[in-house]
Amino acid sequence: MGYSYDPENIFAKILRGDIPNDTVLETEHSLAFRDLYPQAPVHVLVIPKGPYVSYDHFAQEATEAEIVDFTRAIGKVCALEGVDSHGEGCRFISNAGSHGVQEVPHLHVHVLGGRPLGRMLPPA
Ligand code: DGP
Repeated sequence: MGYSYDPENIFAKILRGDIPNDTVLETEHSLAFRDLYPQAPVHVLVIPKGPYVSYDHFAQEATEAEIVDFTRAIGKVCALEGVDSHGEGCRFISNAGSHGVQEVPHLHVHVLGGRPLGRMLPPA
């Protein structure tokens, strides 16, 4: 069974302009906006404009132009938000599927920074 994209997910509505967002960056194939429930001083979500459920879906099926644009958008967000790793750095998180506890089924990379973030995962 392949990937199935739900066009009624909240980020699809943001992309259609049906609900507002606090945009940090928009490019041809990507959009970056602030998380509604920030967990760090910098908490930006970077999403592709295309209908991809998760990072693995995107990595398997997106065009090279989309992949380059999305990757560069993440880099630009780090520079814009001052969280590049030549400074104090940040964390990139992309939850996928049920084990990954993904709440919104449209690929998003969380860019988190502006404070020490602790270890990657809590103890099991
Ligand atoms: P995840 O659990 O990785 O699927 O994260 C979903 C994130 O999306 C979560 O940090 C909260 C955020 N979020 C949910 N609804 C909205 C919304 O309507 N606007 C914005 N900006 N963020 C949202």
